[in-house]
Amino acid sequence: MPCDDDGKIVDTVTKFVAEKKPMHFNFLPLEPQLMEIAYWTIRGLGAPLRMICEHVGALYKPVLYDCTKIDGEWNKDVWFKDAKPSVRAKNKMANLPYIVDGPYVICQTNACFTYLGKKFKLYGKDDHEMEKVDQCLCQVMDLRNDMVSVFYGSSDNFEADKDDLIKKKAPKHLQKMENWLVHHKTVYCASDELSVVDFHLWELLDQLELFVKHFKEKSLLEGRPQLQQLYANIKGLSSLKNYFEGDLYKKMPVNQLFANWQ
Ligand SMILES: N[C@@H](CCC(=O)N[C@@H](CS)C(=O)NCC(=O)O)C(=O)O
Repeated sequence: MPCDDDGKIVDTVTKFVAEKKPMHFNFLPLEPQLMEIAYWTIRGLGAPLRMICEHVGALYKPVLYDCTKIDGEWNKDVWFKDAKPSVRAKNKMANLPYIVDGPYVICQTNACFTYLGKKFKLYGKDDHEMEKVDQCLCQVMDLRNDMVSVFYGSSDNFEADKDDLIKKKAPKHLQKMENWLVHHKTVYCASDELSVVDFHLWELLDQLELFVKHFKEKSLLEGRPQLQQLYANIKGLSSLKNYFEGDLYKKMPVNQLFANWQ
């Protein structure tokens, strides 16, 4: 057991809970430095990571890999051939998105959210809230996976898959999130304060809003007042005004140009 200077046993966990201090790790760089948030030149999984950096005013650079059409074929060499080997030299799990922060290279989207959450204190204020962030990150990723399987799925089945997403799959996920917010009586996923998962949830809500509008279906926020509130609050954040008015949001497609819907 850890002891203090007088040899008295210190229960660090209880102390943390009593003081309601988040257990942020100490390995993060102390000096502000330029972080890289890397992804394809689309919103996809990159957008919510960029939004978090914009929200906290982080010193960061969006690194964007362009998938281009060469001789009628979609070409991803700019990542797979030119850049991935050097990222893999630093992290064997090299993938998109990734974050570079000084000596650290972090891959896997949820790990990237966790990293930014801990770094910028957007990861709940105690263990209980952190568990809520973790659960919601996984639940939101489930929704995302159902969405991309339609966006990038077989174009032959798109009509049926699209209807299934709008009428069944997305409402099921969204209702879970609505029920979660009602049950916990919180504005956001972990509390009445923002945490990293709210940005991912917002991005998917926004993508779904655009998707249903495109196909002249009704908003999936209808009848879900908690989600409506969360969506409106984040859209109205003054910290994100420049982001919403800038190219990262306005010009960037949600999906790759070869997807069933961009
Ligand atoms: N489980 C991974 C999946 C990452 C993934 O599938 N990335 C796609 C874009 S959404 C990609 O193109 N990765 C590039 C690669 O495989 O190197 C995560 O959550 O980050």
